[in-house]
Amino acid sequence: MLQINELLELLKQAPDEVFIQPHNVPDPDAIASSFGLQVLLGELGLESVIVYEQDLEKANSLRMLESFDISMRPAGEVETLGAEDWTVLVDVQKENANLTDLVTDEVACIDHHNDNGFDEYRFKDVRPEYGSCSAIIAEYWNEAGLVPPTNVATALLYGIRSDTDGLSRGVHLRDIESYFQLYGHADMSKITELDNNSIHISVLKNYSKAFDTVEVYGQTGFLSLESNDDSLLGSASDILLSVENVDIVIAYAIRDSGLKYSIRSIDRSVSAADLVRHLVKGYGVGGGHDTMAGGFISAEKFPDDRSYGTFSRFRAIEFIEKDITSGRR
Ligand SMILES: [Mn+2]
Repeated sequence: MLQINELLELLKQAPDEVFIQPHNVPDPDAIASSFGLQVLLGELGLESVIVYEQDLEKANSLRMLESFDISMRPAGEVETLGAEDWTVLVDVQKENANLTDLVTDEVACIDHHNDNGFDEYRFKDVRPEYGSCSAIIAEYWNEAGLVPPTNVATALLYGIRSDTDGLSRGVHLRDIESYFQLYGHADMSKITELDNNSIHISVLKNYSKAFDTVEVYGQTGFLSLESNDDSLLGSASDILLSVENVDIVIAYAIRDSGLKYSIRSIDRSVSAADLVRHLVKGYGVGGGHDTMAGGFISAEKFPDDRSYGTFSRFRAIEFIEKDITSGRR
């Protein structure tokens, strides 16, 4: 059976409401894929509500909601959320660090991150080779034989573009095929508008301080950011990665709660996900893709004999050097 039909048949059996939940602090791909799925299920006669945890931080994420008329509700404000409700996880998997486990039953999962091994769903569609979750949802529209309305097509296209950094990072042919198809139905003026409103002025000041902390050793760049904004940390690491000769980035933010990592690698012999797992090993959690990954060590678990900066540099260089000497390249 086609994936979309299988999912639809399953969700029709829900004892109560159906929710769609993306990862915490949803980014454009998470928002677009949740929205694209919600509208598709609606066209097929099934109502659902998108719920999320923690704030939308980036200006372009917030603007997406306005621009495409997307309704997403903070989980804490949904009074009807209960154990009888079913949830479809989108752009995330159960037991991941960036997902708050709500009271609902997570019966389905659609994601493009590496499979974390959790298998207790009734429907699972995890495609780690894809650069975006939006491309998977675009294929569901095709499977259903439906053309997404302009706002959905535009949002999905924006999601693909955003997660693949303009069809360059971790991109799969299927992302490009979906992008090409969606392009015919999308409103590109909205994309331009989002591009031109992607950051708040306060962010620029934070960037400025963060770039003052940059240190580069060989092909590896380090950066420290003073902000609680996860997406800002990711964007700052993207910018550092764009620096000439920098192929690996370890960006970290020091917070009261602990140490947050954003990792980038365009060196094929150094997986960002493996690197972050090495950084947090024994103390915290981390994971992601070969090209981009994230991690966290809580303040209580952090070994207090070293500063965050020294700890991060030591562990990162240890991993990258070992990789060289083990003959992986
Ligand atoms: Mn994604």
